Amino acid sequence: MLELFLSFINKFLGQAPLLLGTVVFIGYMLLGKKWYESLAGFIKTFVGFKILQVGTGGLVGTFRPIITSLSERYGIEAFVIDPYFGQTSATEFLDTVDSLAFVGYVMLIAFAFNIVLVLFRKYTKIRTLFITGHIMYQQSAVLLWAMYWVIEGVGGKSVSPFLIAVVGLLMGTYWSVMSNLIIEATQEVTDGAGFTIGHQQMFGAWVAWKVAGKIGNKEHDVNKVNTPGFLSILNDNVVANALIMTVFVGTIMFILGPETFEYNKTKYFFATYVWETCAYFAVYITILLTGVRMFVAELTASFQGISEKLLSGAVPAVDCAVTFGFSPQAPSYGFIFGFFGQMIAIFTLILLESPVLIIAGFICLFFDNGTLAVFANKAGGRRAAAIIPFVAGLIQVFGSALVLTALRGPEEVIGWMGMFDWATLWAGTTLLTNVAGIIVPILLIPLLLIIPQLQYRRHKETYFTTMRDE
Ligand code: ASC
Repeated sequence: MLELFLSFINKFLGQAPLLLGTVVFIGYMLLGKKWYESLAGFIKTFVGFKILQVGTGGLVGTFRPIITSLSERYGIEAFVIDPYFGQTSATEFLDTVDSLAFVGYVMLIAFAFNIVLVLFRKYTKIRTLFITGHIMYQQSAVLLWAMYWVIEGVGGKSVSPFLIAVVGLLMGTYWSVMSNLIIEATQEVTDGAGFTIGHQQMFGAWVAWKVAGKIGNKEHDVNKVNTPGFLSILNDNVVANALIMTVFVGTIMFILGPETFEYNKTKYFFATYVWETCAYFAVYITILLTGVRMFVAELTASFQGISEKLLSGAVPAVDCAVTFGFSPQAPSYGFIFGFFGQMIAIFTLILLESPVLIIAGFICLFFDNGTLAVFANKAGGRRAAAIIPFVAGLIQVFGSALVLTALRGPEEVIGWMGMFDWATLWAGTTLLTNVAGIIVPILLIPLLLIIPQLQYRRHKETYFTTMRDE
């Protein structure tokens, strides 16, 4: 009996796509959908997840030989700061210790905790529900990997239930507290659109918002500046990913030289081989995104349906890109200045002969610094929208390089998230946990929960009127 139960846990609940598919199925049934609609939800979740794994496997497979050669030749290890490289490192690594499915548990615990905090909002002062599904999955994966690696480490055992619970609760606390922190600023940026940010730089956007007013003038809006037309090609993910990876990884491949790579010389010049290899990053990211969108659409529908039944009027925390429509020029501005910041930081790492080299990634450059620029511009105009992303670029590189010194080792590790909160809050948490152990993430939960209390004290009268039902 026990054996049957254990193998059910292992072979069913322990398999991420089956687990998530089942969650969707149950969610749909609870929402009163027909059995065949629920079944379709299960299938799309399962298949979407499998597509995602084709993408992550492809990214590691393409990138690994290049960085292995780089480290063999120069003793440097290179990592990409892009959320999908962070996510890939997390899931591919957790899979090697039979713990991939636990990412699903972390995500469920975190979401449930977020719901509980909103249900008791009278006491917790949390008004927001985090519903950006792909980010929820990504962050759960990366945080679980980082905490596992620095706490339970190299033994090869799977993640312990206690750690899963701690990471889940901490994740849920972060989603609740930070999306709640940024409500007022988001309302300003969007002229009261009724949502908040649920992404990777909620703390960063709040800092940008607070600092911007001191370094610029909000009357000098970036949306009144003419930006060069070629920047519009960055709006296309495929183009941008292929270009950026060609610039960075292509350069590394040329430095390593044609003799390093095994390729069919009758079919390729070295240059066309380099281009094709780099373009493959765009191929795999597209595959990965197709899979993510597929399973996240189902998960979100099921999660949202359930939460709407449980909670009315919570403010939804959504993708940062939603703010871009309210400040169309700011993202390119953030991209350019963030790019300068990251370049300076990367050259500094090279000059200092750092053993960890950082490779810039498109998503971090565009969406992270783009969002910071949107918030900075609203409070401090174009000067703030230039200076803040520039400084953020430095922080993204240095913070990620630091945390990667603790996380590197396993060959599945090809990157880190890089986004502002991950280069600051989470890099710091990971490094501290590496020194002091699991007490750090445990203590962080009550500490973070103080933030909404302080926020509430500052404007008690209007605090809950941002809730949509009041
Ligand atoms: C991320 C991530 C994405 C993008 C997207 C921006 O961090 O994983 O796919 O940013 O959410 O709109």
